[in-house]
This record gives sequence, C-alpha cells and structure tokens, in this order.
Amino acid sequence: MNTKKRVFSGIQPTGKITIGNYLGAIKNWVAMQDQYECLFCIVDLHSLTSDFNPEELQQNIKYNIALYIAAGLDPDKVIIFQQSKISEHLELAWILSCFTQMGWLNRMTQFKDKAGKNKETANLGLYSYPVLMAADILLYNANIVPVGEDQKQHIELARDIAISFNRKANIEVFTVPDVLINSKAKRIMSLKDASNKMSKSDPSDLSRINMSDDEDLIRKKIRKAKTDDIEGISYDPEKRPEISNLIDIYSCFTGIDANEATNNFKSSKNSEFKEYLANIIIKNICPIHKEAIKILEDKKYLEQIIKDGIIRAKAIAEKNISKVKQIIGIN
Ligand code: AQP
Repeated sequence: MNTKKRVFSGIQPTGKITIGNYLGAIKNWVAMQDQYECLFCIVDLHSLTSDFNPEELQQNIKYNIALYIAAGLDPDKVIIFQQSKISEHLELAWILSCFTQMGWLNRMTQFKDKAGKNKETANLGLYSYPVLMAADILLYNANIVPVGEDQKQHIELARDIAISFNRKANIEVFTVPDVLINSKAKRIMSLKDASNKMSKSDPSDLSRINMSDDEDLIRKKIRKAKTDDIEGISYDPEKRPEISNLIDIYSCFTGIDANEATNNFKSSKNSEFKEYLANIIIKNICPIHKEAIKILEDKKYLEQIIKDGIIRAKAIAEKNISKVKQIIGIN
C-alpha cells in the first residue's frame, strides 16, 4: 500500500516562467519528489483568465512541461500533466462553487490586485479562480500544497471549501490540504518595484528574470535593477527593500543565509554585488533553459510524457469525482 503523503501544485502558462516561480515553487517540488507522491500540473485553464493568445499558450504549455523536467523533476517519479486534459477539474469546480460562500471569494486579495479598479469588467473566471484551484487540489486529495506566499490565501480557501463540503456530506470526502511555503523564497519581489512581487504578467520585462533569458539579458536586468542611494550592501527588507530582495535572490540560489551573504559583500559596491549575483543566476538557470530546449526538440519524448501524465492523473481524478457524484446524488 502506498503510504506516502500526496503533493499537488501547479503553474499557469500565462507567460515566461520567472525565477520567482522557480525559487518559490519548482525548486521545492524537486526536493519533495522522493519523499511524497507528487502531481505537478500546468494549470492552463487558469491562464484563460488573462489575455487570450492561443499560439503563445500552446508554446508555454510545452515549454513549462519541458522546464519542469529540465529543473530536475523525474517523470518516472512524479505525475506531470496538463490541467485541461482532465475534465474532472471543471466538473468538480462547478460542484465546489455550490459549496463556496460569495463572502469568502470577496476577501481574495489576488482578485482585488488583478482586477484593480475594473471589478465590473473583470471576467467571472478571474473571480472564481480560487474555486477551480480548490478543485485542482481536492480532486487528488492532496495533503500538501507547496506554493509561494502569494497563493497562501487560496489554499486557506480550499481548506474552507473542503471542510464545508465534508460537514454537509457528514463524511470526510476531501482531505483538508496543508500549505507549505519555503520561508526563504516565499516572495521574490519585482526588480523595478520591490513593493510588488516578481510576476510573469508584469508589463515590464525588466521587472523579472525569466528562466529563458540569456546571459546578456540577465546581466542587463540585474545591472538595471532598482537600488537605493545608500552606499554599500546591508540587509534590511523594511528600509532597503530593493537591495534586500537581491540578497534574498542570492541567498535562494546559493543556500547562503541572507545575513552571512550581506557580511560577505559588506565592503563591496552595489555594482560589484550585482555582477556577482548575475553570474550566480546565469550559472543556475541557463543550463536548465538549455536542457528544456533539448527536451522540447525531442517531440516524441515530450508527447509520451504528456500522454503518460494524462493517464496517471485521470485514474485518480475519475475515481474521486465518481465518489463525490455519488455522495451528492448525481451518479
Ligand atoms: N514572486 C514570487 N516569489 C515566490 N513565489 C512565487 N510564485 C509566483 N510568483 C512568485 C509562485 O509560483 C507558483 C506559480 O504561480 P502561478 O503561475 O500559478 O500564478 P501566480 O502566483 O500569480 O504567479 P505569477 O508569476 O505572478 O503569474 P501571473 O503573472 O500569471 O499571475 C505559485 O506557487 C506561486 O506562489
């Protein structure tokens, strides 16, 4: 009998994967794959809540799958799959929406951030996004959901929905999932405005490092990253958010604690530290991107991974949705 706890997580193929997504999510997933039974998803249905670009979406889906593997996920150990291929996600999302209070959704800060002042014209999918996310997690009865801090509120909502459903059904249908946040990389901030998180969909490409950026571009972006007028390197996220964010990125890639890193660079100029940081980023991410491109070129291999992921995810999803349907009386 498989006694391993189950892990579920995913990334939207909305744009180019950033080092925020890598450090906040993928790097942790790789570290978890031996200890847990893992499902890692390309959440393409979620990405329909933002701009519509079919060609780019197709490319991003394939690139993301290749990147997961290139970053170290072993498709023999973990299930890598495309969300839209498993229709049970949508079925469960509708069912769960009937167990979700509007007031809960009204509190979601991601909707407020993304819709901004345009709440009336924002699409319904953006509003109900957290319910689909709850369906993604609960469909597989995941015990643990490793995410960056920005997604914590959504996992808490998934917990509330699971508890609400279980209570009404009077039986523990869904596992109530726990959130797991890597405290070091919980929120990598924008290179242009350290009050915003680094994000795929930020209109400024200079605000982020994409996993697909080449050496020159990475150097340029780090050189241009906003810093303050204070001389020298010191770590103070409150007073010096920009330089502290760069130290955090350094720390995440090297494993060296932020205070120790600061000490190592205390007599360096900003420009020297930035040069060093750019080299560290290049050393860590450029080989991953190169490997992802190789995987993408091996079309047969990639197709096989995609097919295999569908079969393995579907087997769990079908079993669980039929149990849910039976409980609510639509079997
Ligand atoms: N800046 C970040 N620091 C740490 N973790 C982050 N994550 C995202 N940004 C950071 C984590 O990456 C995973 C995948 O996120 P997502 O694609 O599902 O959506 P998101 O959280 O909204 O990420 P983005 O990059 O900001 O995407 P867009 O711009 O498309 O909305 C999650 O675990 C997330 O926490």
